[in-house]
Amino acid sequence: AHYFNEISRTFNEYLLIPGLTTKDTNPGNVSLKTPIVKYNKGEKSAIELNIPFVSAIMQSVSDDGLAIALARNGGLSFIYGSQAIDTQAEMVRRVKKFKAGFVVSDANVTPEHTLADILALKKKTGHSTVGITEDGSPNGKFVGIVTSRDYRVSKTSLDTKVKEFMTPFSKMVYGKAGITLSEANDIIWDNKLNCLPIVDEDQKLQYFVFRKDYDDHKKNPNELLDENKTLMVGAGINTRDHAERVPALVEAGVDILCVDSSDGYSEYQREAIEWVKREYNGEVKIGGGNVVDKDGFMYLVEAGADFVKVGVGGGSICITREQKGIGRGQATSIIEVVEARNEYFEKTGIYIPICSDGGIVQDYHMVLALAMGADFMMMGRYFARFDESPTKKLKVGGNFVKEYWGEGSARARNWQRYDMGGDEDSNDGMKFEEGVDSYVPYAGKLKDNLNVTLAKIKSTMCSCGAISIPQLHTDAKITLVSSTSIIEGGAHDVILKETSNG
Ligand code: MZP
Repeated sequence: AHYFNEISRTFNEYLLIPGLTTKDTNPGNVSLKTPIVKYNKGEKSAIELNIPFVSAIMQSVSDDGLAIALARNGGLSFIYGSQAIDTQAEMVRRVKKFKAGFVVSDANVTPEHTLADILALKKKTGHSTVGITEDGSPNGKFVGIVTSRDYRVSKTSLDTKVKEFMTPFSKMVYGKAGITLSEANDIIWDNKLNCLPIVDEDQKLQYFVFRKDYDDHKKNPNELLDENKTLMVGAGINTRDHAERVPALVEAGVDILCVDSSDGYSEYQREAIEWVKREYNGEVKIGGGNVVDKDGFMYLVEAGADFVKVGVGGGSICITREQKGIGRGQATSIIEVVEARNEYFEKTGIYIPICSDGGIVQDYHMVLALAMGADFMMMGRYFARFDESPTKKLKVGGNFVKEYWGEGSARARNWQRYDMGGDEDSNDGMKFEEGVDSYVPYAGKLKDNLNVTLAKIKSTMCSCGAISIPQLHTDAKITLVSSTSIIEGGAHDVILKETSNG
């Protein structure tokens, strides 16, 4: 046997040492932009995310609802593959139909409604914009919109903004459905509008074309509307039915694929990645995984993977280590794979983004994963807690929880993810479970939680003296911690008041 010299360690065993924080190193200047597909030195990755988060390829996490919410906040979901091909493709299609910056409102609001009414309605429907029609019906004459923070309008200035928006629309400028974006641009520009309502032949409101950056009137709207892209979405595939599944997903408009496997260091995975690359002349982006060492990483890179996903056995619902004795501490896995990635980059000039998957418990673990060299991270438990995840919200023992089950649990029956080949007859069932069916504490809206997490990440990065992820990769100083120093890190030697227990 081969013995690794390093102990297999988790994120919890490390801390970050402060670097120099300059006046420029402040949270407002931190960019969390990150590449997710391979690129050549000096070039840009074809897909970048504004925040380094993707949601797990799991039934209890990534459906179209979560995918829309996460993409609108700068991340990306991989729609779960443990479902029929047509339903998965339909979820992808629904995300792609959702236009970033376009909001269709069917709210029954008239000009007589008060601002408070409209705000309450916005909250109830979750719409970032509410359209107002003369008679309150969706078919009624359009007179204005109320928009909110999502479009960079703070709550306090909402009243002013309503007036501002109402003024241009009192001119009743409409775009007709079917016009091109550049025609819409011209109308917006000529009429000095902030946004243009598009109506169909019956004057029914279809959607708005927004000047994204409407505060900056000096900018050319053509530039601003180039930005009006569809939301991005990924999808998980397996190595059994990829020849049928991938074409359906590509047809639905998927932006990126990922082979979903608990153990990606396999010939099946190599063949699936090679097949996708061959079939689409390298144009369809696909990540591979999961692996935990250099050998696995290099194998998938040579197969053509656009990114490599790292982690075995660290997921919160995962019992693979208990069931099979297979796995490795997430921090050690990342550290070794990043070393291999950096060597490969030095040698070839090709940068392979690394996704850290599982093992994130505290928000600072996210910064550790990035500091250790990961480019983005996949999370299941984190997202499962939010309103937007697909599972039921329940009250258990007086507390609200959401359901969260592993893909290796009997409930998900995702045998393809744990498939070791052979024995075709057993494919309709799993002989043993590698995941559990559980609850996670309900945490509310994705956006609210994400804002807190991102604030923490940015603040930690500033402590490290870094305002970008690449800078964090090179400049972070990381130390191992002893078990007694972990105790020192929490509140200790004080008598906590009940309220501070949370
Ligand atoms: P976490 O964010 O909940 O800690 O971990 C999510 C990750 O756990 C997923 O992205 C996936 O790699 C892994 N996973 C999903 N299902 C199982 C299982 O049933 C699992 N064992 O390990």
